[in-house]
Parts: sequence; C-alpha cells; structure tokens
Amino acid sequence: MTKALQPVIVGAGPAGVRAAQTLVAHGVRPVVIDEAPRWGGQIYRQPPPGFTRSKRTLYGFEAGRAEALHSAMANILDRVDYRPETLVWSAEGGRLDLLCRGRMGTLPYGQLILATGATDRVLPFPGWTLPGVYTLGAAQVALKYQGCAIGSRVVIAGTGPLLYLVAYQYAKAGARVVAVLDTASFKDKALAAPAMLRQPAVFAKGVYYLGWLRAHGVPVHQGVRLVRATGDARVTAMRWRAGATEHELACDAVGFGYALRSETQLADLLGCRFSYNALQRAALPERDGAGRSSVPGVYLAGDGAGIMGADAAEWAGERAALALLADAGKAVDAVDAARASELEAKLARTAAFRVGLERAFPFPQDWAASAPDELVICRCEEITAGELRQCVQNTGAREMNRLKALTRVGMGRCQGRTCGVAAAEILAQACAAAPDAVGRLRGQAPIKPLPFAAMARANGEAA
Ligand SMILES: Cc1cc2nc3c(=O)[nH]c(=O)nc-3n(C[C@H](O)[C@@H](O)[C@H](O)COP(=O)(O)OP(=O)(O)OC[C@H]3O[C@@H](n4cnc5c(N)ncnc54)[C@H](O)[C@@H]3O)c2cc1C
Repeated sequence: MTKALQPVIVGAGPAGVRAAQTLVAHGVRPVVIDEAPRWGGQIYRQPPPGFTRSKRTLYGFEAGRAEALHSAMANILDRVDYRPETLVWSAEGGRLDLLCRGRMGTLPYGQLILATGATDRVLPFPGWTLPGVYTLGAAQVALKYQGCAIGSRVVIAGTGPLLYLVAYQYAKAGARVVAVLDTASFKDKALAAPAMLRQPAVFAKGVYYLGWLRAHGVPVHQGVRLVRATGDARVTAMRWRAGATEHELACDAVGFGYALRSETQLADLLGCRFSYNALQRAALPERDGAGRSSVPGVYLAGDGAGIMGADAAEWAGERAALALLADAGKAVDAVDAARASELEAKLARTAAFRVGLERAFPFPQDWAASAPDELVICRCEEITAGELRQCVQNTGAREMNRLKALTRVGMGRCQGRTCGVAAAEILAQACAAAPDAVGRLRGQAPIKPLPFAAMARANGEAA
C-alpha cells in the first residue's frame, strides 16, 4: 500500500464507491466519508440492519446493480478508511470539517473526490408547507429506508423521471396512488423520444412504469399545473388545473418535485469555478472529461457535478479516480488508459441521452410568473414571493446574494438548498432577466444544520 497518497472521497453512492474501488485496485487506501449510516447513495440506499425487504422489492429493475455496488464496497472495506454517519459541513483548501455522531473533527487532504450527489429541485405551490406534503425524494427515502409510505392515498406531482418511478413504487408497495400529475405534456415526451432512444433500456423502463400505472388504474394527467394543497392540520386535497379547468382530488399525502439539483456547496467552498448549464438550468462546478475541477487536487464525480444518473455516476467515479492516480504520479498503464477512454465515451453518450430527458420533462417556464405573491418560497425565514418581488421593485436588486442580504431568503437552516432555485426564478422573473443573469447563492458553511450541542462541546474542548 502507498502511505503518502491517501485521497479522500466524500460520498459513498455509485460515484464514490466506484472511485474507492478503483483507488484500492491501484494499491491506494482512500478515506470514504458519508453522512448516511450505510453505503449505496440515494438510488441504492440500504435500509437499517434487520430490515428484511429483499433487494428485488427495494430496487426493482435495479436490484442487480444495487447488489453489485453494495458488494463492491463490502469487498474493499478492509482496504478503505470508511467513515459512515460523518457529515462534511465545511471545507477549505486542504482541510475538511466533519461532524461524526455528535463530535466535531477535521481531516486534512491532499487529493479529494467530491461525489456528493443531488437532492430534489423544489418549486413550491400554495399549501406545500402542510404536513403530509413531501418531496419525491423524501417520499422515496421513506419507502426505501424505513419501509413506510407517506400516506395511504397519495398524489404524486411535479415532473422528472422520478415522478413515474416513485408512483410505481408506491402503488407496488400497496399505497393508493390517487393520481400522477405531470406538468410536462405528452407532446414534450413524444418530441424527446428520438434522443431518449440513445439509451433504449432506460427509455423502455420509463414506458413500462407509465404503462403499468395506466394498466393498474392509476390516473396519469400530463401538461397540468398544480394549484394548491388544502387542509388544516394535514393535507386533505390537491387542486390542479388542466387548461382552464380546475380539479380537486382528496388525498392524505403529496409527493412532489421537479427533477433534481446537484449538491455543489463543497465545490463552491473550495473555490471551484462554476459556469451556467442551460440544459440543467443551474450553475455547476466545471469539470473536464476526466472529472478534474478547476482546483488542482479536487475531482468531481456523479450527480453532484451535474445530473447524469446512477450509471454515469459509477463511470464518472471510476474515471475521476484514474485521473487522480495519473496526476499523483501513480503509474497508469495502457489498460487503464483504454478504460479511461471507454468511460469518457460512455459518459458522452449519456450526456446526449440527458438532453432527451430534459426535453421530456422540461422545467415549467411559467412557474415564477404564476406563483402568487402570498406563496412562501423560503420556509426557514418565511419569505414570500411577494416580498421578493417587492424587494426587487424597491431596491433594484438584481442578484441572488443581494436579494439574500436584503430579505434573508436562503439564510436559514437549508442555506438555500431547498429555496434557492425558486428564489432565483422569482428574481429573474421580477427583473425580466434570464435565469443565468441573476447569479447563484454563494456556498456558506455549515452547508447543513449542525446541533448546538456539538458546537458547544467543540468550543469547550478547544477552551
Ligand atoms: C432522494 C433521491 C432518490 C433517488 N432515487 C433514485 C432512483 O430510485 N432511481 C434512479 O435512477 N435515480 C434516483 N435518484 C437519482 C440518484 O441521485 C442517482 O443518479 C445516483 O444515486 C447518483 O449517484 P451519486 O454517487 O452521484 O450520488 P448519490 O447516490 O446521491 O450519493 C451521494 C452520497 O454523498 C453523501 N453526501 C452528500 N453530501 C455529503 C456531505 N456533505 N458529507 C458527507 N456525505 C455527503 C450522501 O449521503 C450520499 O450517500 C435519486 C435521487 C435522490 C435525491
């Protein structure tokens, strides 16, 4: 084993696990950090020990891939410094700040692979703060990790590939899916079909989920708009619109989301250069085809640097590890070089497929214009769309960090991870600017909430 080289990988999902496996195969012992209790990431999240649902039940078509990824990590555990339940809450050149089971710590690094994945892209609608309303990702985590549903009569709403998958998983698990409300239209999907056929197996799965839902009597409405969730103590109905006609569905839970957004805060804190990606409607850290960021020694892999899906995350993790090894002067032979080219070609093919996916489930361009003034955008600080618009009108603010300073949007516990996308859309609409012109919220530590007790203990220990 090489002692001098001990890269750190943040994230033990598909990207992080394949990166670790590649480093181990080259005689390097990496540190692998993940805030989750078990490896697998979002798609292959493992339930707590003792839960008995089979991989087939948990992961469906992906059971084989889940098994392969889980055992890949299990097989290298003795050659990895694996740190589960450890959050990286801040980073600066050469150092990570950690929180592990209530205790603070720091970890120096020479080389770092960020494989931090994604979370839901949230576009609020009136009533979204009612108990019983979840993001699609959270609805799926409840099922995968805890084996429970968010409700028994569930509306699945928004758009994106997870929409039909989560609806299918809920219906299979025995919940009644009252309806799928997709803001993307059938026409969007028909136009995107040729590009999506670049990955026929993935395309076929999407068609299967839709067909299965229809065959099992789950109403699927496309090209709709969400009007409001209603209820007092908990959501009891969902109102939505098709054309000019409003409809109401009784339900006890709603899962909603509009595709995913990359978790880019650590790359931001480390000073990686970002640029705007029009397809994903987001500023993303720049990476070359091998996963090198603009900061030497920092590599980016998987959904955390741009949404590409789980298979691409595995390839990107492996590719980034090969790049790291080459840059660190570890001999990379002709077999590695050929593999690197193969991985880059696979990633390029997936990028072409993603164009189709984004077209099939487009961002609802009219969302900001139709958001009512009283809609809560930032639930931590209770800032409404109207307050943001008022601020733009009164102060001429045209940039996200200025808007944050003036209104406190994105200044609460989520640090803009939940509300940032929506706030930027409202700002762009209010000052008639393109979405890329209003900038992005700068990353701020702590990137996720920290318990006061841990900070107090750390201060006590330092005193
Ligand atoms: C909730 C959710 C459910 C999803 N379900 C599916 C699905 O069923 N099917 C599908 O095709 N796609 C799904 N996706 C998309 C999914 O993210 C995949 O594309 C894939 O998991 C990406 O792999 P990854 O390794 O890039 O990231 P992930 O699998 O997201 O792994 C990232 C890992 O990094 C860890 N992490 C992140 N930040 C930190 C930090 N600061 N400190 C410590 N650890 C950190 C996380 O705990 C996580 O384990 C889902 C996405 C989400 C958000």
